[in-house]
Amino acid sequence: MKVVSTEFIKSATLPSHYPEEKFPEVAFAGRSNVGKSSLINTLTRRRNLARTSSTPGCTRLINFFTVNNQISLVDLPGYGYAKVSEASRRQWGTMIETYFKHRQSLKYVILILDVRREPSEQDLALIHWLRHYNIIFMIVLTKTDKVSRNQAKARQHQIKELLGMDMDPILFSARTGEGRDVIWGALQDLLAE
Ligand SMILES: Nc1nc2c(ncn2[C@@H]2O[C@H](COP(=O)(O)OP(=O)(O)OP(=O)(O)O)[C@@H](O)[C@H]2O)c(=O)[nH]1
Ligand SMILES: [Mg+2]
Repeated sequence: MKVVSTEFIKSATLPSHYPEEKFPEVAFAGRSNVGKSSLINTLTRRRNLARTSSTPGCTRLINFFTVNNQISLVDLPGYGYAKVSEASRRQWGTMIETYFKHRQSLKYVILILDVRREPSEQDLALIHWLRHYNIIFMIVLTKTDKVSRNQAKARQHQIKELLGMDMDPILFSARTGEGRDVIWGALQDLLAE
């Protein structure tokens, strides 16, 4: 997809603060620091559209963006950051679950995993939950610039089997831009259905 315009709409926690449901929406989920915000920046070719940081726990609110006045992208706060208190962990869970359950315009979730790591308990719990609620998702394995080609390919195969996916997980790197066009292609196919 050729990105002509991108816009930050707003940040929200509660459904009453979400923006109007104008476009089909794609949400980006995954553990803290995995690279969700960086992926959105790569897709939109905007370096600082979504705020990123080397410190986990950077994105704390649900951030809504639109591309080409056509599609809505949502940057979710990450999970699994050890330094977070039990109370904020619960708060995160409620915020995300509420979003997934009530957002009518949500079409897809892109679940981002680090190509170097095994899926965590929380990754698996989220997948279980998405399946339970019939929310379609695809897997992106990010930070491929950190591993060899063979390692990336092996992991792609392993994760596909482990998670019982129909589609190959997409190999991606915000550093090299690998996978950007594949992700847009997949999104366009899905949204055209
Ligand atoms: N080498 C490499 N580093 C990456 C890549 N993607 C993200 N990073 C780095 O990983 C760190 C975290 O990136 P973010 O995009 O802020 O991660 P996030 O998932 O949004 O994190 P939270 O908002 O805390 O949940 C930053 O230092 C990024 O520069 C990638 O593809 N390759
Ligand atoms: Mg973030």
